[in-house]
Amino acid sequence: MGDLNQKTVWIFCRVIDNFGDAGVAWRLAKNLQADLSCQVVLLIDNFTTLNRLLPELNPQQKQQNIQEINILQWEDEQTTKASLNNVPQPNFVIETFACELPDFVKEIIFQNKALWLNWEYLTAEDWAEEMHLLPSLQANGVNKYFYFMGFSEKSGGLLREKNLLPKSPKKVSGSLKTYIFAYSSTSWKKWFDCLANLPVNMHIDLAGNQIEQPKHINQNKLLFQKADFVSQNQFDNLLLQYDLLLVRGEDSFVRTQYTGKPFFWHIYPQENLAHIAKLHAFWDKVYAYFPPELLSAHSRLSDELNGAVVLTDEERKNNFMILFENFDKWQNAQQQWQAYLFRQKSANEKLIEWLKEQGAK
Ligand code: TRH
Repeated sequence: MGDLNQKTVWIFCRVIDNFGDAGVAWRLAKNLQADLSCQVVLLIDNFTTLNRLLPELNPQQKQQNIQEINILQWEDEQTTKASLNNVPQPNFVIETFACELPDFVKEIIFQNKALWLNWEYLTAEDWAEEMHLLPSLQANGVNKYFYFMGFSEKSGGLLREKNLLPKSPKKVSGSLKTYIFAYSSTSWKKWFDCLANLPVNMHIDLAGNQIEQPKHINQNKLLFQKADFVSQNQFDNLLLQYDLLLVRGEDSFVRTQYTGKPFFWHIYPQENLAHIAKLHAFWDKVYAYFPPELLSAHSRLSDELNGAVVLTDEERKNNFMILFENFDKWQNAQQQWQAYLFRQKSANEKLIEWLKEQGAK
């Protein structure tokens, strides 16, 4: 396969909703470019969403080079074909989240004998480890491989920049600085009412537009503010300013784990509570580092936030009190998890190793 830095990767992304599709595709593009110094071409159908994460992007211009990545608007077949004529042919093609490639791209893959990967949603479930990098023969006669990121050695790992280093959280002083970037849910009102009645002062910054700032709460106890949306490059530093993080989705959830801070995960909700198995598979891994009393308090609240149970007011209050009274231990557990993640190879490293192996075959 020759030098990987002479190669070209095409990454395709369709934005379904929110920021996660664009967020993961952009982070993947940046990491491959940084680690391989190869040509990365990102085709994305929604420049407005990518622009929120990447303010340098001009939403009106259909083709531009930013941070050494060639970004193209993925449009109708004819326009996309024309813009792809201006970039080198691919050695690797990554379709993110089964975004289904146009037939002419499949033909290009076939002609170029390009390696073809589907980049899957992140899950800690065992089946994903089993499926990681399995091939599936497609109608164009080419194998498509399924890349499953994950949290164990056996999985595809997590995207992580080479220069990212683990930081230790500071001891909390004064109000508990809390960041919430989550989905709308009936739990929030109950949680804010509960927190307002605990002997803990909180300064809560609300990001995104899905959670209303409660009007009825005593602002001396819980001080609410809107958090500005920052670029993806600044997002890690933003998270580091807080003591407690309540985050959603996929990429924000991973970045939160790198901070080593106490957190809750508001998982992307699916029909028939299908997300609960995914939620539990993740926390089962992290709870290995939690002392038993914290484990039980955290898991009850996490289940309530994600719609698996409804707690009584008393139970909710008691569980929060256990977490707050043992905040150092909670921090410590998350730091151990952070260290575990940093000991592993990143998804970008693992992907590059695999690409090299494929070349050797
Ligand atoms: O926005 P999300 O909820 O996105 C997704 C999508 O809904 C997707 O369809 C779903 O499958 C997935 O969740 C699980 O959450 P996520 O994945 O965390 O993406 C948010 C991105 O926005 C992430 O890259 C971080 C970035 N971000 C910033 O750069 N600055 C900010 O200020 C904020 C709040 C987020």
